[in-house]
Amino acid sequence: IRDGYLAKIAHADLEGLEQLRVAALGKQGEISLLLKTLGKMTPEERQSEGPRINGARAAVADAISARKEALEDAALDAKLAAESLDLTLPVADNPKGSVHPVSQVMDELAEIFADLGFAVATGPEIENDWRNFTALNIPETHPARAMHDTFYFPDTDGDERAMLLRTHTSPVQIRTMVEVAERSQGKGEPIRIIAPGRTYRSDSDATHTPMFHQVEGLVIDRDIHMGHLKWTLETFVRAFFERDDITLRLRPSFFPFTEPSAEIDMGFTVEKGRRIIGGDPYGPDGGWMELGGSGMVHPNVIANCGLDPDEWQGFAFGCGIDRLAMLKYGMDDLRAFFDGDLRWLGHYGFGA
Ligand code: FA5
Repeated sequence: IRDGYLAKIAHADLEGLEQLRVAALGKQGEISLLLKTLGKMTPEERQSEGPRINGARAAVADAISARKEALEDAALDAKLAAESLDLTLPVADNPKGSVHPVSQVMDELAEIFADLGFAVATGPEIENDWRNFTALNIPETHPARAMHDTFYFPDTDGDERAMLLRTHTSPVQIRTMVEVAERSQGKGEPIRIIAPGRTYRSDSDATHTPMFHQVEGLVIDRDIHMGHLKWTLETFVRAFFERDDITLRLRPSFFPFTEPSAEIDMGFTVEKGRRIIGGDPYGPDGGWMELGGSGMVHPNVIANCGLDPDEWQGFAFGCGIDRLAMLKYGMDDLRAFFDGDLRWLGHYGFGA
């Protein structure tokens, strides 16, 4: 019996193996039934037959599991062979897009400021005069308007200055505060936003382009002061340029929508012929580079948005993003940012 099963097992497939197992070792299997006869035998018979029958049972069971394992291994090998990749095939040339340095910087900005509790706010690039100028305490006759080299749109009624391309991201301050004033029915609530985006001025040279990017920051709360502004910007530039030795300087300035106002400068040093943000700006190779404008939000602006300036105050800042990208990635001509030349992008590691 044993040899008969062993011969069949050696050639069985997985299904055949199961049938053989039932036939030999199942409840009514041939060997199982033989085992049951042991009980009825005389002690002498049992002594001689017991080991033989048990030996046959063990041999058949072992043979079945060995064969089963071999069949399963073979099936896996066949499957692996069928699914294998031919690594010697030539790779298809599949050019991928990449993130533009300015977009990359905007993402980094959002991430760094998110850690400081700032949300991202947005506004349209086509604005009205009220949000871009008037609500920001720049009335019709204000000389600051002339400094902005504004692109205007006429409307169909012949109004030559009906709409404009926003000259800075500051109108997003207005949008945000008006929204808060409306939502809270004039009561107000704390605000912490940044607003990165495109801005436009009729202006072009190596450091100015007609379209450029700014990031606006706005914090409105009770008891906010210039110290918060300086700490926030210092924490930002240190995270952005990944250096702890960056010094900021606030230089008195004027913006109609902030009082007091300050220009923010970053300390730089010259390393290997290049200006690097960080180090000692007072040293022999040191100096200051402009980051942007800032100040305490003018009470008129807070009131223009429908909030009470006696209860709410805060700071705002506006920085050029393109210049941040130039400094971080060592690029020297702002205009090349917007030529869409893939070779130029590739040179700085942003290519396909
Ligand atoms: C403003 O636009 C103010 N709205 C900034 C501000 C916001 C002040 C909030 C106070 C409170 P300014 O015109 O200086 O300020 O521009 C800010 C920055 O934008 C500049 O420092 C510069 O980095 C960048 N910038 C301005 N014009 C151009 C341009 N044509 N091309 C590239 N970057 C520019």
